[in-house]
Amino acid sequence: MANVELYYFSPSGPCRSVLLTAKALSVPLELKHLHIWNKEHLSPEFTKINPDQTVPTIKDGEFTLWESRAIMRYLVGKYGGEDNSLYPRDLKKRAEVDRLLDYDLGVFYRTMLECVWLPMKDRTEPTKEQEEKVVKAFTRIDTLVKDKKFLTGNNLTIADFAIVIGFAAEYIYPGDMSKYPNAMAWYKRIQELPYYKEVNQSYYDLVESMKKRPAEQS
Ligand SMILES: N[C@@H](CCC(=O)N[C@@H](CS)C(=O)NCC(=O)O)C(=O)O
Repeated sequence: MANVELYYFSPSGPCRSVLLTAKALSVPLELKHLHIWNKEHLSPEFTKINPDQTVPTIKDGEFTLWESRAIMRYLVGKYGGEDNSLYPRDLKKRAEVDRLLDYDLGVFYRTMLECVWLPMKDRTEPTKEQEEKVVKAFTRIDTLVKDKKFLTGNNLTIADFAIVIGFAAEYIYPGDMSKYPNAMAWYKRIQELPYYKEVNQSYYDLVESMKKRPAEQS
């Protein structure tokens, strides 16, 4: 099997959800790191591959794909065998995974990005409205995993891989995460996956370095 090329930026959330999926499926990757802060994704070479100039992007032979959730679905479909519980064939089970992927794209990831990550990065206080959005999003996850191991049931799916990336904003969130015990237990379960740390370390390292930066660099 030829390696799938993955253009990525290691701390990027969407890139890490694709990496988690590839690891879970043991898909061999040829990693092509693009430092987006140095604008490497704006090069003419990469723009030819992905005119939207975003990572993650994969090349599987002649086939090119971007948008992390589409990539995750594709990798399971192509490399996951007949019926892989990461993205089940059963119409209703699959619809639940799709619903959560859509919720993540439209609401959850955006909430964590805009209401937790950006205030930390810009060293601004989140507004009351932003704070309410975060509480609502964490509460949503807490309710979802109340009686289950993972977001849609007892099997891990790509919805867990997408949502855990935004959930990792808890690392910088100044609020009280003990209010979400079910969600924290779910998060711990995913962190215990043998490949979680390797894939996500760059994010935690980035956060640590941002916390230490002098005020004028914010
Ligand atoms: N919805 C896209 C988002 C991709 C995205 O915006 N990636 C960021 C890195 S986290 C990026 O490439 N930013 C570069 C830019 O927008 O210029 C996905 O899930 O793949």
